[in-house]
Amino acid sequence: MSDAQTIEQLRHIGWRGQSLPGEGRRLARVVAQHRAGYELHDGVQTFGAQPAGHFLKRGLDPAERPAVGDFVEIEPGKPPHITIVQTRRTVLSRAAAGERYERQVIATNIDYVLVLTGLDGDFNPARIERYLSLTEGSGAQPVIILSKLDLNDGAAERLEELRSRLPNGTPIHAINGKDAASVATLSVYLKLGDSAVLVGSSGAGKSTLTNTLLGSQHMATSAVREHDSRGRHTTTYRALLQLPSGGCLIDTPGMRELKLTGEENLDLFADIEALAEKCRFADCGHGSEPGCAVQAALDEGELSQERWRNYLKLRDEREEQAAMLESRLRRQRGGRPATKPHSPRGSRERE
Ligand SMILES: Nc1nc2c(ncn2[C@@H]2O[C@H](COP(=O)(O)OP(=O)(O)OP(=O)(O)O)[C@@H](O)[C@H]2O)c(=O)[nH]1
Ligand SMILES: [Mg+2]
Ligand SMILES: [Zn+2]
Repeated sequence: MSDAQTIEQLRHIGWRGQSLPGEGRRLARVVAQHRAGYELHDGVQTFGAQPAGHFLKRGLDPAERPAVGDFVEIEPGKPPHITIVQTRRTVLSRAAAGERYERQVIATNIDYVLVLTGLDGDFNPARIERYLSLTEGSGAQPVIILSKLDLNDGAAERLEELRSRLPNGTPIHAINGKDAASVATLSVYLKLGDSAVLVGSSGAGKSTLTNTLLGSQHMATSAVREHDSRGRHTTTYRALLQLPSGGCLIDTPGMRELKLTGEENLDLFADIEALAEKCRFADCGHGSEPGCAVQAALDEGELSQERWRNYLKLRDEREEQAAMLESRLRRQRGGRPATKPHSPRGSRERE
């Protein structure tokens, strides 16, 4: 097969590169990761592969191992081996729960992060802000999708609440994930060559939406609990699928915890940070200090208590994670100080 044909095939699995790897090596995309190995797709077919030994070395940052969405170079064999992970265009990750700092890759080489929330009991603007903050560090664009439009009479108010709370220009779509006509509005994010990852709580309807976009019941789904709309963690592994529209979609398991990695900017709250700069005292604690611009905005209802509290929570978490990340990087450098000190925006001092 000619290089041009191979490149054309790889386009169908979302590859954007120009030159193929050298003789004897092939390119493919990681579409799933199982305990027994990886599932890859080369634009034509799927096949299994194992990671080369260097990916299994102790002490290797787990974020450097092949992950779903990666384009990898493989050497032939039975089974074939993944030898190289190509430079990632974008990476969506979260920090692992627990004391040790560790980044977990959710998906790579994605153009859009589709943040799915049910308009039922799942609806939670603070959680959406958390997803948006995580997405900021990924390089991909966030798209908010509200599912179960058909089940909710109060959809218009919830949509309005979100629109007024999130930055202007954040795309928000309300859909019925079971209805092909309703989800057609999402096709702009799923054109040939585009890749998107679906994230959201268990039961939000990620697999239901995936199936509707696919036009077949490929992913298993199950009903949510009646009293609190919570799902049953039906999807257990991430899966990248090619859609008839030409795009690639990664369905993921509902995540219980979404810790920030410390690399976020919290641009989402830039207006609050600008407000805090206007306080009379540079070290204002935004409590009962005179001339506090934040308290004034809260009193006047320009800033909601809930959004302010969520900002403080995410800001503190980001600072804590950034400190953990910094000390881990310092250890990796063998105790030498950072060449470029990390200066989170939220803790910046006034000149
Ligand atoms: N009426 C209606 N039901 C929906 C919609 N989207 C999802 N559901 C239902 O919600 C339940 C949960 O959907 P799933 O697609 O399994 O949810 P999930 O996000 O994949 O959940 P996990 O795999 O556990 O993370 C199923 O019973 C779906 O039929 C929707 O837009 N409208
Ligand atoms: Mg699912
Ligand atoms: Zn203040």
